[in-house]
Amino acid sequence: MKYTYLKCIKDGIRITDNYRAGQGIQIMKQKLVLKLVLLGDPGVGKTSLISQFVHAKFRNSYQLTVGLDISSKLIKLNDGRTVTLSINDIGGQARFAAIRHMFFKGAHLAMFVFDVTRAETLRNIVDPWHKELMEFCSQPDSTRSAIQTILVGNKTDLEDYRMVEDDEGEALAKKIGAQGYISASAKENLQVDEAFKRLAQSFFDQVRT
Ligand SMILES: Nc1nc2c(ncn2[C@@H]2O[C@H](COP(=O)(O)OP(=O)(O)O)[C@@H](O)[C@H]2O)c(=O)[nH]1
Ligand SMILES: [Mg+2]
Repeated sequence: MKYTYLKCIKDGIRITDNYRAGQGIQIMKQKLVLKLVLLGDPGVGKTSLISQFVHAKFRNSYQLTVGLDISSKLIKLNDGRTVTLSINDIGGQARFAAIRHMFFKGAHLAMFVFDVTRAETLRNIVDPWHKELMEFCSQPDSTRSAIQTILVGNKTDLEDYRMVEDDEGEALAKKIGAQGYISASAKENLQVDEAFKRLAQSFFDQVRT
């Protein structure tokens, strides 16, 4: 039987076929699980993006995310490969270092989310959100400095209130070394699947090189 092993190396993660058992983490090809974390200010739509992607549902009323909420979804990538995303949503408790540590630990993928109708939520991507992730990744026990990231500008359905244009999102994505920028609407289900899939795909593009 053919296995794929995830081998953590000091500054990244490599996938190699037919690795001898015992080296790295053994994962059967069809059961590869990638941990994804969503980061961004309260109210930007992190929980809504997850809800739309995982359950095809949207709620207009605001539900405060308490603690850590984990959902998972099996997705199929363009090359036919399937991968399970373990999607981690953190609530207002992000300010507690112990919770943040648990949240970031072992993450392969991060989605930075801001609200295109509130420019300050874009500025906060750099500091605190990106800064905190980088600080965590530079810790000795992390092995995840090669975490793949994507930037998402949410609420594009609110056209009349839009404060952030796509070129600003793209510029910020470059600045923080993200794989790309996607503007989306969790409410109208625009570009939501694309955002999650592109991020998952970027993990494989990275490990292949
Ligand atoms: N118009 C619009 N509202 C949205 C969208 N996504 C989320 N919201 C609303 O924004 C509020 C905050 O969303 P939520 O997902 O709880 O944000 P979180 O705090 O980042 O998890 C809720 O009232 C949602 O209904 C969107 O794409 N368009
Ligand atoms: Mg939430």
